[in-house]
Amino acid sequence: TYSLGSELQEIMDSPLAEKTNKLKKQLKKLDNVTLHIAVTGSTGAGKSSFINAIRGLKPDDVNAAPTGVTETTMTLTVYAHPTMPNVKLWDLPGTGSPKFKAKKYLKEVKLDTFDFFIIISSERFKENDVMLAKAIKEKKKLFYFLRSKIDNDIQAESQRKDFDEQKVLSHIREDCHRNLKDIDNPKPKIFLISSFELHKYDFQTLVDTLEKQLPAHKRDALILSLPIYSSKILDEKIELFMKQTWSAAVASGSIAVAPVPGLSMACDAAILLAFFTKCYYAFGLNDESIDKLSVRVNNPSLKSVRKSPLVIAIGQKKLSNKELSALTNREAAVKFAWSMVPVVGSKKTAEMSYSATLTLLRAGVQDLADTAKEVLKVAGLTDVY
Ligand SMILES: Nc1nc2c(ncn2[C@@H]2O[C@H](COP(=O)(O)OP(=O)(O)OP(=O)(O)O)[C@@H](O)[C@H]2O)c(=O)[nH]1
Ligand SMILES: [Mg+2]
Repeated sequence: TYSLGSELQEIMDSPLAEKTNKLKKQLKKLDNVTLHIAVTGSTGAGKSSFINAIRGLKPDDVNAAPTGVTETTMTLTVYAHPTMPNVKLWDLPGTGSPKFKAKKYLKEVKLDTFDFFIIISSERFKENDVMLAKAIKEKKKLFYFLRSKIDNDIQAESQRKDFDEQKVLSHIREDCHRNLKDIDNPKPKIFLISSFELHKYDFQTLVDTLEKQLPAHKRDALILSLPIYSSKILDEKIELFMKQTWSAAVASGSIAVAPVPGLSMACDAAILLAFFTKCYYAFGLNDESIDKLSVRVNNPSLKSVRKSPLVIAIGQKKLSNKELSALTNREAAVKFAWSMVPVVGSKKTAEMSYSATLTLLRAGVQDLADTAKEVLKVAGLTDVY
């Protein structure tokens, strides 16, 4: 079972006339909201690499941010997410120069545009990082410190006889806190990250923290945009889509005059397809995502894991009532909801078909989720967190 979240619960408790409109707005909101993430820090800290990692890209992918051992990012560049164009990642110019002026810098990059700042360092945090954080804090914006390239530290330390990964990590953490002691109240949050291995170290904690601190719709946009690096993130996406089925059911089910041919219920197939397609991309079931994952885990057979007729139909952008009807066979509960759908046009239709559509949408999300889980399992990524 999935909880609704306070925002949705409030809508569900409102009168039917209002509910429909509010839910439609809710569904649109996620498409309309834009999340702006600023990534900053000194030259070579790993800013561009981090941006690529959270866009699910490798350094040599087309559209990846250029990275390298020499100074590569001199100007402010914005990168859209490959499947969530409303999530923008800003690769800010480095802050390395000794003449760095935090306030001037923030004015130049237009501080107000951003939802939060990520300040990256691959070594000790420096004076410039502290100045920047203080200036951001003064403007009441969120910022997080990322200590990058942790895989390097672990690799180097692992040569030692008494190597203990947890000890190395807490040592780095303490060191970072020491260098940032001028920023207190609250104590700055520091996350240890490897852009090459997002599933390790503090990346999930960073995501969890952002989830708590961002407004609901921005948080949802963030979650949907993250690459699937572990079963935890997949579970979060599943939950998010399950919550959204409420809004999608209303948006599609309330069009009681345009039933899908052959189905004795009113629902707009275009809205269903759009909803499932969004889900398909977010769960990483599209060819491009699967190909990338295949390369990463060195397993060319991941594509063949996608056997579900629904998944195949979405890939071919041809969702018909055949696949939709098949969904209704998934479980008895769905069949039950189906049988309750009254004749189109009766007074109760909108509300009744709403519940049937909801059940249908949930069965669809579950079908996509099962396929995505199977892909993760075959890729050997199920117990990495
Ligand atoms: N091992 C390891 N290397 C990393 C990581 N992140 C970045 N690097 C390497 O560090 C170097 C610099 O990375 P970039 O992402 O280009 O750094 P940047 O902050 O964008 O640099 P500028 O644009 O020049 O300011 C590259 O050679 C990356 O491959 C990481 O998490 N682990
Ligand atoms: Mg760069």
